[in-house]
Amino acid sequence: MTNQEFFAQLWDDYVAMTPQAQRIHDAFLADGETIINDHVAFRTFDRGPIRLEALEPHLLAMGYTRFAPYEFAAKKLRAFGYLPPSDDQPRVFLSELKCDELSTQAQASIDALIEQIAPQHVASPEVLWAGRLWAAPSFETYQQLMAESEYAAWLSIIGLRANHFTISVNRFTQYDTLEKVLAKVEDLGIGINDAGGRIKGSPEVLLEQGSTLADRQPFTFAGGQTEEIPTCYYEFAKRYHDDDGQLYQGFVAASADKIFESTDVRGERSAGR
Ligand code: OOG
Ligand code: NI
Repeated sequence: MTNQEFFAQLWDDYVAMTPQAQRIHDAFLADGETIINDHVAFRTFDRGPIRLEALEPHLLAMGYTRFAPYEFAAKKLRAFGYLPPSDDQPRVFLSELKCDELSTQAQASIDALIEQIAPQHVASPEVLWAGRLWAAPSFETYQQLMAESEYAAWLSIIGLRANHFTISVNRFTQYDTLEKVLAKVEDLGIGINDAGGRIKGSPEVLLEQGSTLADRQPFTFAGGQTEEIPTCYYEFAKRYHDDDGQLYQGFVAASADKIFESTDVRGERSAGR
């Protein structure tokens, strides 16, 4: 599988979960813009065959290199940024939940999911859009995880797939600022994550970012209860050059901390939807 095929399949899985992304993508294309991905992001548990260290070899085999580590103490997450083998390919942001920092009850719930993973499912890069590698948890388990970690609850029902794609605003001509991009997205009737402000970061930190509020889909929990849950979101990023004229390649932890909240059900409420 070429990297191009990898990202094409990752995109197909993502838009099936996130129809808003296809709409946004098509709307910018219709306005004559070229869409290049700044980065894609994945979430995982730091347990068993899907921990970051076990997934990373798939990225390295595609020619990606580890760039910088990030820590999110309050959210109990760690992450790495990865650089692509060529600059027409997206960077990758891969985070994992530090399960040891959750209650023993939550850890037991997560381990019960991890135990169901068949090792052959993690051997190929397709694992990165395999979705849930375990049976649907109960709504009670989901809520129990939600009380401790929105990330854990999300991951327990969504599984492994692109959590978001990110449009490179640098490649846009007409919509050349984050504000213009976000206004266009809102014109399509799609909500913006305003945790930490609509635009996170600044030219001073060499990265500006904004994102939608995650799409929603009905999900059937174990036992048959169906609830509407947040799926995945779309992000927009504009990078700046440093004093040496180099385009910034990293992420910004303070901004990322708020971008994570794009899948937060509470975010939906504060945005008045
Ligand atoms: C990742 C959030 C961080 C960024 O660009 O800073 C991020 C996530 O929601 O899993 O994507
Ligand atoms: Ni991102």
